[in-house]
Amino acid sequence: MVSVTVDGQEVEVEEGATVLDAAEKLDIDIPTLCYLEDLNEPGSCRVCLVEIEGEENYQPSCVYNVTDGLEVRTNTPGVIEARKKMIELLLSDHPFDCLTCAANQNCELQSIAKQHGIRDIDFDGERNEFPVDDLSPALVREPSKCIRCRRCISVCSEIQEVHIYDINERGFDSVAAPAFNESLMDTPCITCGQCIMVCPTGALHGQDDKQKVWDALADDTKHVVIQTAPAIRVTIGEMFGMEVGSLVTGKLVSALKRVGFDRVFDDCFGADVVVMEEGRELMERLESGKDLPQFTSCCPGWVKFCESFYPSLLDNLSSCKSPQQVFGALAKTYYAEKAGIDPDNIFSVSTMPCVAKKYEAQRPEMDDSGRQDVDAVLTTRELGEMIKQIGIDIENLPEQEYDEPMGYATGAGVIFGSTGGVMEATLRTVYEKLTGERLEDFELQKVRSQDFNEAEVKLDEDRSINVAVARGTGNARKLIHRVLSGEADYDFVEVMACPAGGCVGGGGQPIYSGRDRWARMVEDRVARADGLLKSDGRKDIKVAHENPFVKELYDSFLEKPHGEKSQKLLHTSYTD
Ligand code: HC1
Ligand code: SF4
Repeated sequence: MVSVTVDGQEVEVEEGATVLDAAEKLDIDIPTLCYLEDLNEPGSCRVCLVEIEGEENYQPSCVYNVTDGLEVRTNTPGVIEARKKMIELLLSDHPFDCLTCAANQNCELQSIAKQHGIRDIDFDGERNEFPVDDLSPALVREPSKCIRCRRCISVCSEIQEVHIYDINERGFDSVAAPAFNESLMDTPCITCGQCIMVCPTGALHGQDDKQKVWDALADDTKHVVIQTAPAIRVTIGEMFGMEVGSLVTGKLVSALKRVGFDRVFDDCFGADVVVMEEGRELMERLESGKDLPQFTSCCPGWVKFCESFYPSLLDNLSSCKSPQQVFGALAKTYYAEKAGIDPDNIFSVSTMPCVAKKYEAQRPEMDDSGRQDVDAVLTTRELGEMIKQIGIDIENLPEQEYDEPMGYATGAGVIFGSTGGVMEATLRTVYEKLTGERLEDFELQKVRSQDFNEAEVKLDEDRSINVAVARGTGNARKLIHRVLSGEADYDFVEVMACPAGGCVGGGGQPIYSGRDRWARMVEDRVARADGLLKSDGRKDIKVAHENPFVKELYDSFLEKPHGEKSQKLLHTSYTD
């Protein structure tokens, strides 16, 4: 331990700690901008300057390591003026469109400028103007708003191991961007949106589909249906100041009815159907021994990752579409027929915790109903904004039930929304089909709590199913290398692209602000996943094959899982 004095107060900190750590221990708040706890290598913005006894220049506290006896001052007039100048320099090369910016009121540059009372900027020089890249159906890049904090580089390279960004050019022209400033569309970006979650400004944000949905709602010729992803029910409350992980299913349904949707359905019904299809596929593969392990395919970020980096595994991906797309194809066929509505007049919306779902809905093969199966995808953020726009506070609404016939889901469908859930939901059905007994006490909790984990499910004396789960594509790489090297021999593998617990930590979720935002998101996955487990616990039926509405779907329309009709409507193939 070493002893340091900050603003006259002495504190003991570990050797190797920074001045920022020492100040934090004393509850002295030094403002930071580029630094993100547990994620990036800071030191680029130099907003956290402090005065160090014996040093000629002010030093960035986030990278200055303490030594015994060090004396630091964080709040002298000189230090405060120096910080203001650093902020002014950043502002002098920043577009002033705050009122219409996607990050308005949730921008760390805006907040820090306000905190420092900046009204005028002394530097009136050249300003970089980079073109906006909005070609991706999921993400928008506005490089002129980049402050070169490197957070997107860290999350994309070190956590996701996709390596899309680096700092291009030098000095004044430098910017975090794909190589050769290509559009994200021309890179292997998997559209996971994790870079959006850490960007301190509006330089990275999701595509905005709210107006498309408002237009459909205003069109009397359209019958507008919405499906809600599992994770939305445990995160939309956060947009209204509710506690993290609050389960608000009934209030969410109420809010959507007030927004004006003609039918409010549950994507978890689609997840139950996926269990039937993907479970049947798994049983067929276990029987034939071909194309094992079977990998889940409901996460479009993971599918894109597999297509781009591991094309040799494409036959191992389940051919079943995701719950979003299964639901979309059924809404414009099964539901249209049952309700007597021309499918061309159905406008199908989904609300997802994810931006990759926007990309998935627009994949050209997602049109097996004869037209685009899902017309618009709203993230949790966009949905929260729409609800607020009509002056509703979700917390004060009464609870309402989903509509029939695609609104009832079992506990299996609900747990899809957090890591290990797709695996557990599928195994609940597969185990029962193969043994005639209920899968009790399947301990996937440990799988949920770790980055990547494995388990053995014993069917009887001679048979077992070896499973593994990974969250985040960086962890998926490690798992895949074990499979490809022959080190591991799995039958069934779940991958979710988002590292903070799968969909509950998706790139479309509410965005926090501040240097603990990444750490908070990782931590909050537990409360969000607990909300889904609570919902599972409240369900009378916990296995997909006992969902009466799913049974009715097969009896009256699809005939059988993985049969001819479901193969045409609900399955797909992948491209490298
Ligand atoms: Fe997901 Fe899924 S669980 S992918 O995480 O399989 O986004 O919530 O909707 O489609 O059901 C997301 C969540 C979601 C699909 C389901
Ligand atoms: Fe990287 Fe994901 Fe951002 Fe694409 S969306 S650039 S893969 S972090």
